[in-house]
Amino acid sequence: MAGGNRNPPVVAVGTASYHETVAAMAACSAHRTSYALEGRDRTATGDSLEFAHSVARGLDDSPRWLDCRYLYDAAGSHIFERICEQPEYYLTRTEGAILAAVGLDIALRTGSITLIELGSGSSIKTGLLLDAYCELYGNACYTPVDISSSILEHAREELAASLPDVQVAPLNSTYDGAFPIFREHSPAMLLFLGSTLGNLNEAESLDFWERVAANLSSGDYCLLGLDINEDAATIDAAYNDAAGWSEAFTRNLFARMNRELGSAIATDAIQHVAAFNRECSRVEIYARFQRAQSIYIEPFDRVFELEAGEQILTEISCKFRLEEMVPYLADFDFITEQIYTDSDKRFAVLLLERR
Ligand code: AVI
Repeated sequence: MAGGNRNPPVVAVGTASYHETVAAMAACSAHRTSYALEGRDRTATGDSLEFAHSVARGLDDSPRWLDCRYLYDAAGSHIFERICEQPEYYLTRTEGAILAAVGLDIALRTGSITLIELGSGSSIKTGLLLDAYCELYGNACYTPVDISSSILEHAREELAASLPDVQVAPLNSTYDGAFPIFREHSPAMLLFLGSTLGNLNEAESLDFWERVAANLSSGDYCLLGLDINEDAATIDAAYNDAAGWSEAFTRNLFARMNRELGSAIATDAIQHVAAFNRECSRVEIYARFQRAQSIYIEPFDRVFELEAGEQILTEISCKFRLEEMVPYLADFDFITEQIYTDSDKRFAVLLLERR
């Protein structure tokens, strides 16, 4: 154990700013039509063979699984944006409210630095933070990293219009391609928001933090957004929204297999099954096949036979305990300097300093 600050100060954000931020974010989303229509392709490898290999590996396994990275083709990314807007999906708006309320405090603590954001997407929430840096220092440097060039361009245009003092240097890349630039941009703060960490399994998380720690310089910062909700009812609701976007998200993965791998799956027979597993502190999302189904993988001319009622794991979404995360991050030489939460303790934003 590397030690570190085991009892960092926790700041709970009041609810007044929360409502203001919800309104501000709703106003922002009204300008997103072109991006939403175009959609976002986070994987965008254009490499169906890589997809086919991954699918075959998961379907060969027992129990069967699919890599959640492939949920985000253009259609899936559009659906995910809709999930974020649903009243049940508390993550996006709660994190936005926290950032709006504590942006200035964060900017004061870090000083004037470059912000690098992994999986930046529309950069809407980050705008709240960049605004604080501009207010304090007159300008800000921002490198959004995303696999989709179109979404980066759109975010750059939006920021140029709303925050002209932000110098935006986008990087069209996977996370892997971004690690080498951390050092060039030091002093920097890495943003990893939205509780995206929760979609990584234990081994992936370990690998991620080893790389982040190896590439950030001493004195650099990381701003980490984590879902810390413990209430099973609100968690279950967030992943089973009444409007049906969560189900559409799961089904789209199989529609993508039909489009790219010629899989011939009857997607209307797929039931979206998502429930909080308290013991593992994670939501597990499955596609349940209500009828027997043959899944064809055209590039390999292979067929997988599924029985009626069989389930495939499509995603996990871990929920975090701060008392476990602080020492976990200390093992990678990150000191938790400050923790910001909402008053309902559903979401936390951690300001970490690389030792
Ligand atoms: C991107 N990620 C943090 C989302 C989550 O909450 O785990 C993905 C998601 N899957 C279904 N709904 C949302």
